[in-house]
Amino acid sequence: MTILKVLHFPDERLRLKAVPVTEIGPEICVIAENMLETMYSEGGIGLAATQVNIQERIVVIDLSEDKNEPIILINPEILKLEGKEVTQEGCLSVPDYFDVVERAKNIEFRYSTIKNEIITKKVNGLLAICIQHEIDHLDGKLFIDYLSPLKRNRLKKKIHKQKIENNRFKKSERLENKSLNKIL
Ligand code: GNR
Ligand code: NI
Repeated sequence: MTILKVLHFPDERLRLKAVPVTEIGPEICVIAENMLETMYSEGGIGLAATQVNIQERIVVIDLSEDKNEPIILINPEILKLEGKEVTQEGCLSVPDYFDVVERAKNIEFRYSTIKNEIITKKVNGLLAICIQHEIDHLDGKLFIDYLSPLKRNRLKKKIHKQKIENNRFKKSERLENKSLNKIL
């Protein structure tokens, strides 16, 4: 199994639209297993293939406390949205940022299992929120797209500042290594 690299905003590849899986075979199983391992290692409750640079409609979720109830959704589709709920969300592709998002409270959705069965379910609560968040990823959408322009700008500035800070650090590290090389 392999831990995959999770793309971070503002990576443009997070904006790509994933295509439906046409054949559920061993390759898809391997992708789903690697996605689960990646999600567990990053401490997330869900992960969409788009986040690991795979443009296919695959989602993994595990809401259990002991992280032993993996759910694999192939080609998940929302059939019905009902009610509204505002909850705090986070995203592995937008590290260290959390904010409230309004979504449907109850959803009806359909997906294929890894065994190629088509299942239709009605769910609510965190699972409903998570499924909406993950299907958004498959369509190139992020939860921060729902923020007010003011909040989005603040977030963009924060990320820009962080990037500059990181580069400065990397540069000073390089310089340190250089002078160490001279001494040794
Ligand atoms: O780990 C995650 N937590 C979370 C919390 C509230 C609403 C959605 C999520 S999904 C997120 C993992 C992730 O980025 N999935 O795409
Ligand atoms: Ni996410």
